[in-house]
Amino acid sequence: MKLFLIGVGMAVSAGAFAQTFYGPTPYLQHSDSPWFGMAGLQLEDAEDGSFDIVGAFCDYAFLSSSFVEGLIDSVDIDDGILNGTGQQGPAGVGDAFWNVSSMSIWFGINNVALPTHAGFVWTDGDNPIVFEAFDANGVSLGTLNGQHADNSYLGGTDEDRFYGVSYAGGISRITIGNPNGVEIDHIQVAGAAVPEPATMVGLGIALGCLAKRRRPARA
Ligand SMILES: [Ca+2]
Ligand SMILES: [Ca+2]
Ligand SMILES: [Ca+2]
Ligand SMILES: [Ca+2]
Repeated sequence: MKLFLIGVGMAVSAGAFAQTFYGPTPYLQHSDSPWFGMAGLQLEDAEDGSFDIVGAFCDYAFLSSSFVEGLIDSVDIDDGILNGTGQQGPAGVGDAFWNVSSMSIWFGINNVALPTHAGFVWTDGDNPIVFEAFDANGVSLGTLNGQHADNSYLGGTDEDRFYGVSYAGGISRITIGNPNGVEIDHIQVAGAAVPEPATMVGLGIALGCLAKRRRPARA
């Protein structure tokens, strides 16, 4: 009986929210983000040399500044000027995050609420490119596919693209992959997910008859 009720809760959860994917869209500066100006938005541009989104973990292997200058692929504006590169401007040389083949960002670290909006900018790698997002239960919300790499690792920004997802039920992970190295920048996170109906129904079961009272209202 208990298993049956939990199953009902998950079915409600699956139909309760709708995910929206964003991208891949050209991105040279923060105002190119679909969420630019959103209240409470956190932006990590890697320029301070650490990943500081609250409640999140990024499995990058190196900062791009670990490489020789010509191989850094920051978002264009981070060197202080829109000029087709993130490496040569009045603010100096930009920075980004790098790993082999794929990179993920996990949310909900230290019990921080899962975000409802999460995305970043792919800045370098090879085709084909795949972005994927996951809900609070680790179930895939879907994928985006890209073919915009410029076949150069020398910091060009015309190829850079934003990938993101919004989902009111909460996003537990976003990931991007492509052959060889992959580089991302301008990670953006906003919103705090409400508890999923599946969790609320499960809580009702634990407390006794509460779930029975809620089910007709949710049907
Ligand atoms: Ca940067
Ligand atoms: Ca620039
Ligand atoms: Ca690039
Ligand atoms: Ca490139």
